[in-house]
Parts: sequence; C-alpha cells; structure tokens
Amino acid sequence: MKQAPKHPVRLERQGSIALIVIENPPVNALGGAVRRGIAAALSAAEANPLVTAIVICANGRTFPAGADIREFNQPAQEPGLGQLCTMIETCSKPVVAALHGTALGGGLELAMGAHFRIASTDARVGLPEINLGILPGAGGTQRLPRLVGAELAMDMMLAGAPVSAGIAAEMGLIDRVTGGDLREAAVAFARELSMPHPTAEQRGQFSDANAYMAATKARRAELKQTGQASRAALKIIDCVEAALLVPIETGLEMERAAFEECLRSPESQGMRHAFFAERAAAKFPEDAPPRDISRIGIVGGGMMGAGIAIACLQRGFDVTLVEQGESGVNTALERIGTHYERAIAKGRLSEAQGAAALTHLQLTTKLDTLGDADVIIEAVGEDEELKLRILKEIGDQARQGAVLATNTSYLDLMRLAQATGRPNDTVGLHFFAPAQVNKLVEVAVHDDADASAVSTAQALVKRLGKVAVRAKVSSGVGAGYIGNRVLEAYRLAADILLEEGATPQQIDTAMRGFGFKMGPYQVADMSGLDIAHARRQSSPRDADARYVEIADKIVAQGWLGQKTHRGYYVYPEGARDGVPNGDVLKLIAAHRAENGITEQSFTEAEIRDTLLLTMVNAGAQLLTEGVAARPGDVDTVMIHGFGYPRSRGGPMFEADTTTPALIMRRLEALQAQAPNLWTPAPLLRELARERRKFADLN
Ligand code: TC6
Repeated sequence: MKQAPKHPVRLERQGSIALIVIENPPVNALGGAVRRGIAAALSAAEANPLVTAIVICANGRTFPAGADIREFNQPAQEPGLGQLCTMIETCSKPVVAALHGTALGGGLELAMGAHFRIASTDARVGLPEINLGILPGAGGTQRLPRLVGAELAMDMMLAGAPVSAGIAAEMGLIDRVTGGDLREAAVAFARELSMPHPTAEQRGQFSDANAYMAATKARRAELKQTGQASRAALKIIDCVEAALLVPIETGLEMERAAFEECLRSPESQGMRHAFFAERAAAKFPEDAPPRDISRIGIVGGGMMGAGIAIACLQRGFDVTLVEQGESGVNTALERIGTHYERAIAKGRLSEAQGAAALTHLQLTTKLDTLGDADVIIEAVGEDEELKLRILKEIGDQARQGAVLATNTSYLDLMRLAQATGRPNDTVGLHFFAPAQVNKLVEVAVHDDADASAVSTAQALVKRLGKVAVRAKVSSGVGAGYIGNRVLEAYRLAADILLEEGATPQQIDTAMRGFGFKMGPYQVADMSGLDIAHARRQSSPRDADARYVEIADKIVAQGWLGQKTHRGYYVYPEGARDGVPNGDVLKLIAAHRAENGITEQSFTEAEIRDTLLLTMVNAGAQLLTEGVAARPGDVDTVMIHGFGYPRSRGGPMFEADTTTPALIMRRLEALQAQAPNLWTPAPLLRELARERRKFADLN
C-alpha cells in the first residue's frame, strides 16, 4: 500500500487570494491527512485578514477523484469529508474549486461545498459511488439537487457515469469552463468575488418540491420494475427526497446514516473488492517499457474482428482490417457501419464523429498492407489449421518489432506463436464478445514471450479502456486461459445437475436469483449450442472423465438455441425470451431412463451452492497451475467476462465468506460423482491445512 505524502496539502498566496493546493498522488484521494491539511489551510486562510477569497486546487493528473476507498475499512478519522465540506460551505470568505482531470465522488462533493466551481475544458465530473455500492456521503445527495435540480441529480448519481465540464456547466454544476491555465483563471475568478457568496442559496430549500417528488417516485418505481433497485440506488432517491423536503442539516444526517448502512453492506464490500481486484489484475510482472502503438492490424472481420476494430477506432487508433475477398470486406464494413449508424441514431455520437472515426479505418483483402502496423491481432475462426496459416502470413508481413497477437483461447498458444516465426513477439489477446463493449481482455503469456511484447499488449488493453488480466500459459498448461476454464467447469456441473434431476429452467432461475443476468442454459441458447458442441467434440477428453451427453443429443435434433428458435427454450418468432422446451424435457427424461439415472430433486440453494463450489474449485485449480496469479484475477474475469454479479465480488471473494476446509469437505462429498470436476484443487488443500483464505493470496 502506498504511503500518503507527509504534507499532502500546501497553502500558497497570490496577493489577496489563498490557494489550497492538494498533492496526494496518484489521484489526490481525500484520505485523512489530506482532509486535515485542507481543514487547517482553510482555517488559516479564513483567519488571515489579507485573504479575500480562497481557491482549492490540485497538482498532478486530477482534482481529487474521491474519498480514499482504502480507508473505508478503517476506523473513521476526523475531520470526516462531510464535516470538511460543511466547513468550506460555511467559510466566511468565498471559496472557488478549480477542477481538472476527473473530479469524482468525494472530490466533486468537496467542490460542491465550495461556493463556485471552475473547470478546465477537458475535466470530467461525476458521482460514481453507486459503482461501489454506496452513495455520495459527504453532502453530494443534498447539494447536487440544490445546484442542478432533483432529476438531473438523480440521473447523475444513479448512472454513476462522469460528464464533461461543458455538460456540467450546462447543468449548472460548474460556473465557468476555461481552456486556458486553470489556476490563473481560478485566481482571476476569485479576485472578482469580494461580494457575499451564495451560501444561503445553496443551503436553501426547494420551492417546487412537489413537482420533483413525482419524479423521484417515478424513478423508484422504474428501478424496481427493471430490477435495478439496489440498496444504494434506493437510498440515493430517499436522500434526494430529503433534499427536497427538509433543511440541509437534517438531509445531511439522513445521508450520513444511509451512507454508513451502504458502506457496511455485503454488496459494497463485494464491489470495493472488484474495484481493487481489477486494478491489481492490470499489474503484470513484466516491467519492460511498452513499444509505440498507433496502427493496429486486425485479420478477420467477423463479429470478433469487427468488434475489436470498433474498440480500437473508438480510442483513436488507426486500424487496418484484412478480410478475405470482396464479400468478406463488404460484410465487415457493414458490421462496423451498422455499429456507427446505431451509435449516431442513439445520440451517442454525432454524424461528424462517426464519419471521422471511419476515416481511420482501412479495409482490405491484402495481408501485405499490414507492414506498418504496430500490433497485429489475428481474429479468424477458432480453427487451428486456419490460424496457423494466417499467423505464418502475418509473421511474414509484419515489420520487425511489431507485436503479434492471436485471439484464440483454446488452441495451443505456443504452437501458434511458433507459426509466426517470431514467437518472442507473439502473445494471446483474448477479447470477449461483443468486443466493442465487453471490458475484459485476457492477455495470454507463454514461456518465450518477450517482456516488452507483453507490456505492449497490456498497454494496448489499457488504452482501449479495457481491463487486462494476465493468463500464464506453458506447454500443456493453460488452454482456455482463466474464463473459459471456469465456465466449462460451471457448465459441466450444471449438466450433471440436469442429468440427475434438475430442469434447465430451475438451474437458470437459481442462478438469476443469485444475481447473474442469465442462467447457463439461457446463455447456451443465446451463444448457439453448436459452438459449445464443436468445442466439446474437438477437445481431448479422459475416458473416465464424467461427461454429459444431453447437449449433444439436443444438437442432434437440430435445436441450436435462439438462432433456430429452439434450444433449451422455445423462442416464438422475434422473441428473445423463451419458454421451456417440452421436447427437451422429454429428451432429458429419456436420457435419464436410458442411463438408469433415478431423478432427484434439488432446491435452488443446492443448485446455486454446487455451481458456486465448482467455480471456486476451478479457480483454485487455475491458481495451483499458475495460469491465474491472484484470486482477484479470477474474480475480475468472472465479473467482466461472464456476468458474475459485481456486488458479490467474484467467486473467490465469495469463497472467503466460508473457509477452505468447509469448501473442501463439500467437494469431497461430491468428488466420487465427477472426479474431473470436484476433486479439490491442491491449493484449496494447502489453504485448508494452513488455515488461510484466498484473500491472503491477493
Ligand atoms: C467516495 O468518494 C465517497 C465519498 C463519501 C465519503 C464520506 N481511493 O484506476 P487507476 C488508485 S467513493 C483510493 O488505475 P486511471 C487505484 O487503486 C470514491 N485509491 O487509474 C490505483 O492505485 P494502484 C469515488 C484510488 O487513470 C491508482 O489510484 N470515486 C482511488 O485508469 C490509479 O487508478 C471513485 O469511485 C480512490 N478513490 O483511472 C473513482 N481512485 O496504482 C475511483 C483510484 O495502487 N477511481 N485509486 O493500483 C477511478 O475511477 C479511477 O481510478 C480514475 C483514474 C478514473 C480516477
């Protein structure tokens, strides 16, 4: 853990203006020392008769990006951020906050305590607390509605997404935006402010509370209807209502109580774990400087290749996309074009922005145009012969020093890397569909990969705004990387329950009840049963490994899921939600009869526990093999790649709510039924023996 600097706040003077300068890298988080520093500087500036106004600003890359989340698990330190904001608001001299970078959470709350806010053009501001299962707890729920109105305030706090300084100014949250030197502009602004500042207005009450109350009620109902009524979301609405109805002091007390409740909740603990696990996962042992990247080559313009191309274009890279033949090029162009048309239609992009992005795209049939690409990603179908051939051609065409990547997850990475003729420059980059949206990328590292090639791949993922997780692959170990290995175990466990008596609907309902958006059979229907079938057929399998044939029998009927309107569910024309497929239930019953399996009944809790146990064991196995480095890496992959509920922190985090010894005992009870699935992983045994938990390994 980083030590906070000794004096993270300085008091400076420019004539009659006092500047409170925060310096607490990397993101100027408002930890105890920073809060004490600001409070002391504020008191000194207020007491100094030569000071007429005060500017709060920050050095480094950003105005505070929030409270220090690491302190949330520690005893409270005075002054609390809420107290500090009230101190600023009730200061007898005008206070201006000067925002740059990402003024988020407690940082924005601090700025709202100030009487005026000026921001640089490229600043972004927001209250993302909901993403941590909490709400703004330093007055944000009370001050934001007073500044921008209850509806916009609710939108901002419930979405948790930051907005640009320009939009914040239109909302009334920012008073001035400057493209020039922020600090100079803030000081100039402060010099204008000898007049009484608008404390009274900010702390005043709403005159049109009733109109807004209708909006808060509607929002609460909408959240409940759409299944988004988390504790934090509902508390945010309660607090906005308080802002409308009661004096600010009472509202602040309510907010404090709500914040404390959310902070202690298991969902906030899970989300905070997820936040730090993602950042830890992004740290790789390779510390070589990354190579320069400006042009990305992609080979294959199917769903995956086109998605990767869009992800790259969105982040300003030049992209050369190679497809086979005119029709391949046209289809890829249509895919990418459709994406931009939709984004424009939804107002997410202007036509000019869409057109500008497409000027960075070169679509071609010629692999020899890849000579100027800095990273080349192979994204053709999961067919070893095809990939070997394409990777050889990529190796022939790429310039020296280019990083080569394959999007495989199951094929032998070492073999593919050899095919390029430059294995040292080759890594795996496993994107998850839809690649233009999904934030996860597994960076697969084999024994011969050069550290700078790995760092470059890692840097690329970061620049794409995605979350990188490293998967270590050695000969014979690591195929499937992290996500697909856990997923396969999860699916097999579900299939065993199906074979023994559960129905697809029961299993899906249990997992949705747990917090997954979809159960395993809904996902199977959506992805296409033929895809998983092909993979099962092509994967080597031990003769004595437990295998469930139900899915193969369903595929043999030609029921491939949503695309054929029949799979585990039946999908009436045009419908995305299915109804249970009675024929599949009959097929499963016949399968049980054929194999002499007596149907058992399972409760939802039993289904859920078995599937979770399976994921934990698969994760522990990956850690044993060294494919995943930290339990948090498995959690990050499962959250981003497979929709594991973020509020539960991930399977390995959740496993720590019990003990490794207990998990082992439960696995041992199942082991005989499927040793390939339920034999406890060696790491689990080790943790049980040493009475340690997964968290000790993060
Ligand atoms: C709040 O404010 C509640 C207030 C009420 C109180 C009563 N605290 O993400 P990066 C660390 S809740 C502690 O890689 P980027 C991060 O762990 C908070 N540490 O950088 C990492 O450390 P490492 C509301 C923090 O440029 C390093 O900074 N605010 C915090 O990709 C760099 O982070 C938020 O939720 C923090 N608040 O993105 C904002 N923030 O190097 C959370 C970051 O040791 N932060 N760190 O691993 C972010 O969204 C992003 O960090 C970012 C910068 C957009 C600010």
